Amino acid sequence: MNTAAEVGTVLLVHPGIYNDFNPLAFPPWGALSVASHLRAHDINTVVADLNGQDIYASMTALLREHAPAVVGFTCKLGLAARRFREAVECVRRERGDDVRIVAGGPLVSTYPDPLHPLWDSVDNLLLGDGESALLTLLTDPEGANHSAHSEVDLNEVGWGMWWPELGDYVRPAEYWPNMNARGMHVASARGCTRRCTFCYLNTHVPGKRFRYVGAERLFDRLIDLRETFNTTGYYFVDDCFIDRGQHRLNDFIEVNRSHGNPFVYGCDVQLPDLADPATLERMHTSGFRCLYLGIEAASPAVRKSLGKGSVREPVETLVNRALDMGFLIRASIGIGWPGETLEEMKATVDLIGRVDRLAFDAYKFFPLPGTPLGESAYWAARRDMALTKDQLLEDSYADYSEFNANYSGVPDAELEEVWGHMLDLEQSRLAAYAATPMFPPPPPAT
Ligand code: B12
Ligand code: SF4
Repeated sequence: MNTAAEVGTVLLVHPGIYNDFNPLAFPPWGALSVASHLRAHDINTVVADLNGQDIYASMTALLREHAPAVVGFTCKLGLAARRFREAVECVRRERGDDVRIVAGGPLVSTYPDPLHPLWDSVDNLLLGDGESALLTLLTDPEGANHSAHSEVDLNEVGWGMWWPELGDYVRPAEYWPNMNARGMHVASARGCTRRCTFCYLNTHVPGKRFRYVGAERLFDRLIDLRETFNTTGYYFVDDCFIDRGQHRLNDFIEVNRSHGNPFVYGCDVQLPDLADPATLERMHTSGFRCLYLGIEAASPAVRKSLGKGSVREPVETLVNRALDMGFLIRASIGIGWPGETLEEMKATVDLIGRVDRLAFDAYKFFPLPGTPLGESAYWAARRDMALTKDQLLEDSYADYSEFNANYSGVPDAELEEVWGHMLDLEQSRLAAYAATPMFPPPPPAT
């Protein structure tokens, strides 16, 4: 086994998803979590978030300042993948083969073939959770190159409070419509109790369902954040906050109640989570104010093909009821699903029209490799083609917003017309969302 001293300094880098926009909205929780685990094992680990920064200049400065023996990257789709490649090239130009490059994050699980050009010059690819995988790789000289998906107890992993830049991600109350609290985005769970057919979780943590920080521990961490940064609002970036059995939600509500419900929250929800008004009532009492809702399509048949689960009441009834109860809702809605008809696309636009208080993010279906829907709609056939290195890279630089091919069977011109309506609605609804009055008043300062 290598000792911590033999491992040397590890630099974990989030290359970032934007070149020049919104750099401090989301802390790089993945890199922070992996770094906390390494630091707990006495490995000197530094974290850098390059979101919005010039990759080459920032990487060069980091390499000179920290002289790392290992550089690990959080890899994601789209522009993030391009930025990652730029960073790898910078490391090799500056340090040659003198440094070990490790890649982790969802992009690795999406493109797991070590021979893919995305991974040129990368020494190790690690799938899934990075904490114990990276520790094993670094401390065990025989460590597997392509580890099986590893898992870690989230209650045992640190929180990133040691990271000097964490406070930079705190946003003032005006930033959080309907929450009216100084706050930040927080990650506290991995995986999901569902398995939608288009979702990245089919490859990122296959077989590993929902895992989360226990309610008491999570609440203690939120209090730590409040004591350090004076925050009382937390928007969870967890893909799933409410497990199907609502065990986690119930525990969290109870812990909040026993502490006098001092915080306000936002979290992800699915349509079935809106079915029970009593649950929503309890969430509201606990401080939940903002919900990010996975609607995806109006048609029950399309939603069924996506594995979204079924609901008995009409979607607008569920959404309007939650809005009336004081929640602010922002939804994710797509078109161009494989097999979707023009009528089904129009039904989605009609639904949005009927719920005029609904804010949403619009997107066209993107066939993510390794997902059931992505494979059947695109990748199974694409893999049989002899593609050049550049074509392979172009594929992997695509993401939900830019990769705009049409997989639905509806003629392009007709799809584009519906898409145009959706984009117009999206813009006006997001503007209204951002202008939501600061309601209710902030929780009392402590
Ligand atoms: C918050 C978030 C955002 C925020 C920004 C976050 C940021 N600063 O990057 C916003 C909303 C802006 C956003 C935008 C987009 N996002 Co986003 N986002 C997330 C979200 C919900 C949370 C990220 C997070 O903090 N996770 C929690 C941490 C703990 O997990 P993690 O980072 O994955 O880290 C773990 C492992 O991956 C691994 N790991 C991570 N880094 C490393 C490094 C090493 C060396 C190792 C070994 C391991 C390792 O270990 C960590 C701990 O175990 C994730 C989904 C999710 N829940 O993860 C999607 C997700 C990352 N986003 C995704 C996508 C596609 C996008 C967009 C491209 C979508 C779009 N509209 O086009 C855009 C990017 C735009 C662009 N220009 O590129 C995908 C990526 C899919 C993929 N296969 O790469 C995800 C997985 C969700 C999805 N829908 O599929 N996103
Ligand atoms: S509910 Fe969301 S996170 Fe869960 S499987 Fe479906 S798309 Fe993925």
